[in-house]
Amino acid sequence: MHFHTRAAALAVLLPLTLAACQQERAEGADADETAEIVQHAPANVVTVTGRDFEFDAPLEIAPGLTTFRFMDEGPEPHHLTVFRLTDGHTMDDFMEALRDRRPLEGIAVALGGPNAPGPGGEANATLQMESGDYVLACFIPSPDGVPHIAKGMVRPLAVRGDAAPAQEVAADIDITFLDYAFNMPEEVRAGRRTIRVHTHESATEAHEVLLVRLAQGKTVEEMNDWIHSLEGPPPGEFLGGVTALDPGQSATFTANFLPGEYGLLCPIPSVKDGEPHTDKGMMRQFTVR
Ligand SMILES: [Cu+2]
Repeated sequence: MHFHTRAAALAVLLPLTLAACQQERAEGADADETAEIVQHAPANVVTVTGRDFEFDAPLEIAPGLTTFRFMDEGPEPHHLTVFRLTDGHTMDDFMEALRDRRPLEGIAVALGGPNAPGPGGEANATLQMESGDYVLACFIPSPDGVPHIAKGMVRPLAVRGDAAPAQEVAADIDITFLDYAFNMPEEVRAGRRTIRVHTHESATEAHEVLLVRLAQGKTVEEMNDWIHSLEGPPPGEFLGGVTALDPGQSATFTANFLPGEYGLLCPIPSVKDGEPHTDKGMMRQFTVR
């Protein structure tokens, strides 16, 4: 995942002020959903708040299965990407590599995290956290094109303690990220669902998923066009998903599906040619019944 190319593509996500989103969420409809997340996954729960331009998060947590609850307090849209530092590297090494536009291979592994819920919204992702040193970052850029990580939305996280046994989250839906496609079941039933996402070992770059509920009569292509043009109201609502996941990595998230049309998008620009993965096939519409 290259900093500059990713930033370029994520620039298009910026004006997701998502008025519609905010209205729905202002009613506090998520209180019950949160209780259910905890019930579903016997995970540690870590709450992270993002706002212009900082994260509120603990500096140290225990190892084990961890549900990150991410609240976007806005006003700009934010997300949370969790990186594990490898081979004794530090957050300074990580930032230096990004500044120099060097690949993060050998420095950090992208483990995903809650993707953008839109300002005022909440998203979640559950990851297996081992002891070690981590970096939390938001790559979404401001209207000036500068990604939030360069404005202060980066924070170290230490995971310390006795190794916890690996736990599997029971998932209802499996989505595999390939170069360049989403593999998923044909049928998705309405209800609160746990989705396991996995970047296949054969993938040559990191992928992400943004889950959107499409407005009546709108298509995922229209949503992708809107992301690039930002003209008029968005043709749907952003429901989180999972941020960049390196090949071989997996994570789960939960979402509440109502009957209707939904879309998956991976707008990460390719490290090969800068073209967004959506244009290479990582865009998919499906019906929830
Ligand atoms: Cu992708």
